[in-house]
Amino acid sequence: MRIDRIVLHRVRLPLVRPFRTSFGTETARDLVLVEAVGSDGRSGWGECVAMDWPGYSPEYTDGAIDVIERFLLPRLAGIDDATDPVEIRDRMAPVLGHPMARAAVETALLDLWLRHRDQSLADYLGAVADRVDCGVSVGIPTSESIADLLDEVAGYVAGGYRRIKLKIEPGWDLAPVAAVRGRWPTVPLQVDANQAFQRSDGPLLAGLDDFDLLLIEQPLPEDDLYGHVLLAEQVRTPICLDESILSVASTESALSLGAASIINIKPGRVGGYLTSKEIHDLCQERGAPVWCGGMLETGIGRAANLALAALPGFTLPGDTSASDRYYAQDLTEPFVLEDGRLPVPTGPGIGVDPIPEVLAGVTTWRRELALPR
Ligand code: NPG
Repeated sequence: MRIDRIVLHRVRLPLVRPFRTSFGTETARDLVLVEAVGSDGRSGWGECVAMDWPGYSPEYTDGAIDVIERFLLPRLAGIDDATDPVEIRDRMAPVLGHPMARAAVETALLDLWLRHRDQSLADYLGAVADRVDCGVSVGIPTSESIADLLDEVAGYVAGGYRRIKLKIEPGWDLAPVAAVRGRWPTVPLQVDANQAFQRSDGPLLAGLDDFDLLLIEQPLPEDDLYGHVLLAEQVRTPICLDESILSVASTESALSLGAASIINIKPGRVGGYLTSKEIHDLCQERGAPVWCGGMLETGIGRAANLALAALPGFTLPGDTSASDRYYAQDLTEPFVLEDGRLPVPTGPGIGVDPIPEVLAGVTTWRRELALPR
């Protein structure tokens, strides 16, 4: 069977509430979906998690579209539905950087390949669970009011989330954490700084040790592994890395140097689910817990993340929240929290499809591309 065409769908979905982090405020998700259409008319889907501006990482949606069209698809000449996903990854590997663009193309083709084999992504990756524990990431309130933060967290705790993650930045650090810990003395709690602190902030961040946190995520800039080593010597709370983790090699460096003891795996950031599994396997060998990060995915990306999060090394709840935490209307059938967990899709491939009318309603741009023969 041939791969008939690749369709890029750019969509814009309003968020149910603004999401403020140390690098900016998102009010809507503007992203590109990759659809791989087989000659039998079936489709595989991949969500490109790049944001519309380079605030979290250097990638952004327009850039991802450009690199997919001009550099990634031309490398896939002659592939068909029998081409192993590992070969697809390896063919795109000479294009440096742009892991989110590569991951989206790889996932669409992997999804189609699995659908033709009637195998779920969870099964292919080696999942051992049929549901996964879910956490939720709580932004900095745009009001900067601790009362508003407590209200938002109260809703999530009542909804059953199994872990709360608070976004922090200089000036929004110990006080909000103290307030949440004071009100919920036993809820599993962690913080995420998205690179906002400096090496000299060790004593300040050591103040977080009083709040029994699971981890401090990415306190320092992504290229400062040594800074994280120094920080890990000053704080008792485990350091977890997100933005610094781009590959198996950077994971091994971080663990071996002592820059981190816990790893956030985001498939987009590392170039796809195959590499995510390899990072998971390395962390398991090293005894380092991992959890699945989130990029405000629609149901398409969420479905695939749930398959990954069902692997045995994912021992901490991830940022795999229910659809209604993000969107009034998700692109797929909504993911609904049940007792703080989401079910791992069991259908072939990622196990979900966009709802055609919903997709049509949020599509702002669409382009059909042929794969070179
Ligand atoms: O639940 O998907 C989610 C959001 C989790 O906090 C979250 N994501 O830094 O990890 C992050 C942050 C993020 C979101 C980063 C969107 C970039 C874009």
